[in-house]
This record gives sequence, C-alpha cells and structure tokens, in this order.
Amino acid sequence: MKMATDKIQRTLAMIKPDAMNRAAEIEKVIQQEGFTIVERRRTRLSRPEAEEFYAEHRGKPFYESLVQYMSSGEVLAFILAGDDAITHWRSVLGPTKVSQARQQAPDSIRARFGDPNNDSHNAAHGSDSVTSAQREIKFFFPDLTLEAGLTGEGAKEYLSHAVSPTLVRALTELCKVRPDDPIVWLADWLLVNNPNKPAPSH
Ligand code: FUP
Repeated sequence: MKMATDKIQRTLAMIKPDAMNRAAEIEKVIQQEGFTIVERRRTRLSRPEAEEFYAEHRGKPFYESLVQYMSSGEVLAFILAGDDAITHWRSVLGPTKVSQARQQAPDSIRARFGDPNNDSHNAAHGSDSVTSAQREIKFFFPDLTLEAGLTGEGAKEYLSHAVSPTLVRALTELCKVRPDDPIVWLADWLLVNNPNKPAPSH
C-alpha cells in the first residue's frame, strides 16, 4: 500500500552517448520501474552545453574527458515522474563507476549498459537532488513550465468548472446507451462533445 509520505517528484534522466544503441532496453526499465515519462528529447550537446550541464565538476581531473564524452554523440533526455522519483531513479542507475556498479548492483542500469572497459562511460544520468532536478529539467526543456499540481480547493474548483459538467452529461448518456466497450464509447463521446474544441470553420 502506498504510504501517505510518498512524494511525487520529477527527475531528469539521460541516456549518454555510448548507450544510445541500448536506448530501447533502458526505456523498458524506466517503464517497468513504474515511472511516467513526462517529456523526452533527443539532442546532441555542444561542447559549451556539456560544460554547462556539468559545471559543478569544472576543475576536477575527469572534467575534460567528461565534457568530451558527453558531447561526442546524441543523448536522450527524459523527465520522469513518480513516487520519490529522484532517489528511485538513482537506485535503478546504480553506483557512478561501472566497475562498482557491476560488483555492487549487477542488475542496475550502469552495470548492465555501462562500458565495462571505462568506469566513466556509465550509460545514464539521474539528478541527485530536487535543486539539480529543477536545473537539469530547465536545461533540457527550457520552454516547459512545470506548474505544481492543483490540490484541495483549487483542484475541486478546477474540476467543477472544467470537467464535471461535461463528464456528468457523458456518464448520463453512457448509462442510457450501455455500449459494449464503455471506455471507448466515452472517449469518442468526449471528443465529439468537447466544449473546448474549436468551432468548425465554414
Ligand atoms: P553521478 O551523480 O552518479 O552521475 O556522479 P557525479 O555527478 O559524481 O559524476 C558525473 C559524471 O562524471 C559521472 F557520471 C562520470 C564522471 N565521473 C568520472 O568520470 N570520474 C569520477 O571520479 C566521478 C565522476
């Protein structure tokens, strides 16, 4: 059972250049772990972009090769949502170094898809905190405004104006018609009777 303390969070996941040929398998893990993929973007980072993404590591011995690696080919970035998504995704990733991942968490993504000959080519990335997640999501998806979901009175107010009147009509009609596949019927009815759809042009 879900605990009341579960936090719905968003995190930034990224498939790194040399694991792009395993992207489908990695995405399957994302699905199996129960994350919702909110957005995805395939892109190639320029050198300055890779430098900016990893700015916190500037000056460290591995920085130069990290930037070179991260700008060496396309990456695939995802916004993942789910319960405690930041920690959950990092536990699915496993330890940073591929050799450690292989020893300590053989089922993890970095163990399975990281380069066994290069500890730094660890297949995928995950934000390490709420602050990083916000920064990294903005980095890859600058146009996205992630509004906090409505709760309480705000949610009631929104639903009662935007959805309930139409839904009540739809469900009343559904009970009259009693179609074989009520869900498909409902979906079709909503499309046809959507009060927000543009008026047909003449
Ligand atoms: P992580 O949060 O697990 O991605 O790890 P870090 O932010 O510490 O490191 C970012 C990337 O730098 C790693 F994915 C790989 C690389 N790195 C090294 O190559 N050597 C190191 O000692 C640490 C990190």
